[in-house]
Amino acid sequence: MDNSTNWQDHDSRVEQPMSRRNFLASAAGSAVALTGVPSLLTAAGAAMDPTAPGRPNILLVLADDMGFSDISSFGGEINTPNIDSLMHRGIHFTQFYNAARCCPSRASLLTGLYPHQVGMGWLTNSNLGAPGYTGDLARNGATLAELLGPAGYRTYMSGKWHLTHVKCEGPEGPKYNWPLQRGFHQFYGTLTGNGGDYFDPHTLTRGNEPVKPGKDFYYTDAISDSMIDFIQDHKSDHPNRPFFGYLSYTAPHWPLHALEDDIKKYISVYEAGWDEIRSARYRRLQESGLLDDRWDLSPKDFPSWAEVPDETKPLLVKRMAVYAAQIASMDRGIGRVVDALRKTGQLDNTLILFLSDNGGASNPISRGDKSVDALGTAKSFESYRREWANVSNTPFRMYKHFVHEGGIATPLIVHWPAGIAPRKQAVSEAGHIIDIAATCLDAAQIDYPSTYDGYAITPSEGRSLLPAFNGGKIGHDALYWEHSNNRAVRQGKWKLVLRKYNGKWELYDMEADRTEIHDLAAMHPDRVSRMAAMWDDWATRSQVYPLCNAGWNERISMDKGPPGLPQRP
Ligand SMILES: [Ca+2]
Repeated sequence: MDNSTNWQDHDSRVEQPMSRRNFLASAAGSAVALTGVPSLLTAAGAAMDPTAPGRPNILLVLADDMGFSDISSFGGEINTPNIDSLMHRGIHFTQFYNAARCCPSRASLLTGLYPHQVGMGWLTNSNLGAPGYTGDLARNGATLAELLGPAGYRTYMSGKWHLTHVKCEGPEGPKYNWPLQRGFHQFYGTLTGNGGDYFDPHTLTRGNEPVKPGKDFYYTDAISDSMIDFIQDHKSDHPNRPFFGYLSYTAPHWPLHALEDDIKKYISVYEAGWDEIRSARYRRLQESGLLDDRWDLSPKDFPSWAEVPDETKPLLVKRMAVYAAQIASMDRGIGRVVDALRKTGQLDNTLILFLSDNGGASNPISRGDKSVDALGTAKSFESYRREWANVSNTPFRMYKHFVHEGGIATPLIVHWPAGIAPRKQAVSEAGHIIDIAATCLDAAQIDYPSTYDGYAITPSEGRSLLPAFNGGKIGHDALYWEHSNNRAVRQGKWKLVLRKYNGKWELYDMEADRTEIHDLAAMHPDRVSRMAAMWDDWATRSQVYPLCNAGWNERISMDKGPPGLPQRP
């Protein structure tokens, strides 16, 4: 629960995804698309056969609160060889976006809709009494598990759910929006997004039942172990079926909890301080071609490292060391999961997608033992705060929950040996987390339905990324955001963005200035009006209105409780 600070005070076409047949037509001429996935050709338009060979397994890997430049292949100094290896043997996107916060991004990821369209405009902590803000995943969006399961896929989830109202998280539920009730055959993980303790996570659940952590428990490892078990059992129990795995880590979301051996490796790294680390990331991003040379490093809004009193530095250094250790541990887990796929002969035809649900989080969280020694252990409950979050989000401005690039930009790495030829050149067209579900359904040869389980389903907002996997276009007309009154629309090279309820629109040319430094709103008033009207049209049709000008505590006090399972028409 992001509840320890009041964020408001912090300044502290709907268009159906491209069909399989159209994708193949658009990919004609691409040897990889035609030779790499021959079964897709024969299956195009055919009746669904759950055991049809060649339909890929799908593994969605989600990091939590990880910034744009944390992993080493995106400029970071954090050792992430396993994620990097997926990138080097696959493809990567440099202008991919999430929905700025945990549960909104997860709602979009699983349904292919904008968060408000399925009740997740804000958080699961409160039902604000409007359809876009119930805090409980609505039934007019079907989850990937609900769609892939009936089509023959086995569906497994390990990790953080965060899609049911907080008052449904207890052992007695109501469970209508728990993973097994939203299409997953097996689930191990936590229901809450409530700042999960890594040594004794709240709401730890297997299937529909609460479970206790075992000896020497560390949640990131447990999430990885559980997915490895699912993959191994799948190979022996369902050898002729594909699977969908949702590997949803809580790392590196606060609290700062990590294993001592991992933390130790990073102390000396971060003694360099945040200015030097950020500059080094910016330099590596430019050298690797992930950033355009025209994009300046955004100015920071806090003191330089040299101004930090020496006696405070060990605590600040260790905060970032624990954060890095959390990512290193996740990377090691991803490596073990990939190894399980390889050893069971399933790696080549598994479509793996890796991304983060939002940018680095600036919230100051502090509970428990505040000593340097306790930091990283179960005695302490801390966050890494704005300065290091700014480093995580290098070279961008702002943080988790905002919709400037620092809040919403994520690496997207895609690995699928049977379907994608490795490519060093990044995909730099803008894509959005609404596209992931469309992509998975396209790869699995499933159309997004108009009804599911008796409920009418809102048409998908996402577009399949499959054409882009092999050099084609994603082709969005425009992309939209709203979270806690922060608003944005991106159309081609232009981005219109504002902060806060009474904020003022800023306009950026993202080709020349992706770091959002040079506001061009005053120079292009007509474009500002036009794009603001586009945003308003989207907000009107997507349950974004009414906007709520209330801080955290007031929003919690507004809670109308879980909306319950709606009646079928
Ligand atoms: Ca998150």
